[in-house]
Amino acid sequence: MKKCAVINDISGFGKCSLVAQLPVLSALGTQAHPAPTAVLSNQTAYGSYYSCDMTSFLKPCFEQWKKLGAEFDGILTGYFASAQEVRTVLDFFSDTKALFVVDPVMGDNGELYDGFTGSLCEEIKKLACRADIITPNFTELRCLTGESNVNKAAQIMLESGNKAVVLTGVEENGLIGSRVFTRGECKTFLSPKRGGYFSGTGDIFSAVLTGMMLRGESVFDAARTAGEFISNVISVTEAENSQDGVDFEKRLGDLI
Ligand code: PXL
Repeated sequence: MKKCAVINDISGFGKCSLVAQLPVLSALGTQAHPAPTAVLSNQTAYGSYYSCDMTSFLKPCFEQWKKLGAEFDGILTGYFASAQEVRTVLDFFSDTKALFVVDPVMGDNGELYDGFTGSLCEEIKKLACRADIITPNFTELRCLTGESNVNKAAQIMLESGNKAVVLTGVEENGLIGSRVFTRGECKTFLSPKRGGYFSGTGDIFSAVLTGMMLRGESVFDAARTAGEFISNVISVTEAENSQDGVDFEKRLGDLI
């Protein structure tokens, strides 16, 4: 089986990050190996939360993985609690041949999240340049490149070394999805938009994309499947509050 290191936070409520990504990767037939960057009582959109930063855990965890001789086919990163955590990932995976997928979690809707300034953003930029595939939203792509024109911004990232830039949150004519830029091609995949913000959809998207690519699918087919999966899980979600996340559990069978 393919092995994927999954580096992200774990939140008790809000069905996001590792809570959503591990079952998705398992359903896709990938062995998922989590390293939590933070442990939270619940995701931050609830307004109040208790969070434990895992910066001091990450390096010894990776050193222990090294002792075990762990090797990965894929690496998927998401939320980071500190610049040091990002540096630890860059160091540990400096010469990996694994498929490296980075969701450069920094902000949304034109604003950076609290605490995403200075060295943390700088390190995330370095990590994003090291990735094979990145899955930014518009806000994050602009922060990574300083460029507001998405075509130019995607080209900057491709020239920095990305094999594909998968821009998320692309909306056209009541449809929503992603636009995949590679050096030779650009394709857009849209599905019906069902409601607004739901916790964890970005994390589920990056996990489906990574799992599909580890199965040997192209980044285009993987992005199409990830978008359709998100649209389908939103359509069966009963949650009254969008911060509770989506009922992805009901559709995991679609990925098997
Ligand atoms: O991707 C959603 C998410 C994940 N992790 C944490 C969050 C959120 C959304 O707000 O706060 C900690």
